[in-house]
Amino acid sequence: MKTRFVRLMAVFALICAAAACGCTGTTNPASPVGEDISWNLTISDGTNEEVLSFSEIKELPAWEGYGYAVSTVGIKYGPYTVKGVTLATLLDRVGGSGDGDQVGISAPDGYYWVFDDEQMAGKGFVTLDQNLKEKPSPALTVVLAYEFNGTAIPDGDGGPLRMVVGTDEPDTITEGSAWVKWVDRIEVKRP
Ligand SMILES: Nc1nc2c(c(=O)[nH]1)N[C@H]1C(S)=C(S)[C@@H](COP(=O)(O)O)O[C@H]1N2
Ligand SMILES: [Mo]
Repeated sequence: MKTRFVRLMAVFALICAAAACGCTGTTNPASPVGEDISWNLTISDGTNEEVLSFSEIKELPAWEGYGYAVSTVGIKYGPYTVKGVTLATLLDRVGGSGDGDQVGISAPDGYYWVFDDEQMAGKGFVTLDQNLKEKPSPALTVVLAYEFNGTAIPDGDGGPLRMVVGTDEPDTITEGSAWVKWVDRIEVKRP
């Protein structure tokens, strides 16, 4: 009876160890975050187009900071630590953006959002404090994010690629409407 109990405990300990190292899961913890995600992003200036895969996007110079948003119904999400590529870096691939340009962001569900030239420079956004009271804006960065809190962004949260209006400090909330989920196309429109 006693040996049986010891054996049971040993099996239990093994299962716990396997679960802790991720051996029972379907994901491989040794592979970098979101390495095998298949998703393409098209960047266009109306004439030239470039298609980047998820892994090509991750090879571009990364931006790291914070994102904290509120939906129109007042639900806050974040603050997240955010990793991604700035919209400016992505647009450099089709000649950049400048005065008077507008940048349209699209997703497969038909959602479409436009950033103007002021917002591309990190200004002209509504910013709120924790109590959702409007406060002066710190410098903001428009980022195409691929990680929230060090993990690939789940589909339900708008991954694998989601727009973020990001900050260098975690205490500023921005409006969720600009946080386009499932981004698959970025197009600069020059005047
Ligand atoms: N692709 C896509 N992105 C989107 C939306 C959408 O309908 N489609 N809604 C936007 C709005 S208005 C808000 S408030 C937030 C809501 O984010 P949530 O769905 O994670 O709560 O996503 C934004 N991004
Ligand atoms: Mo919204």
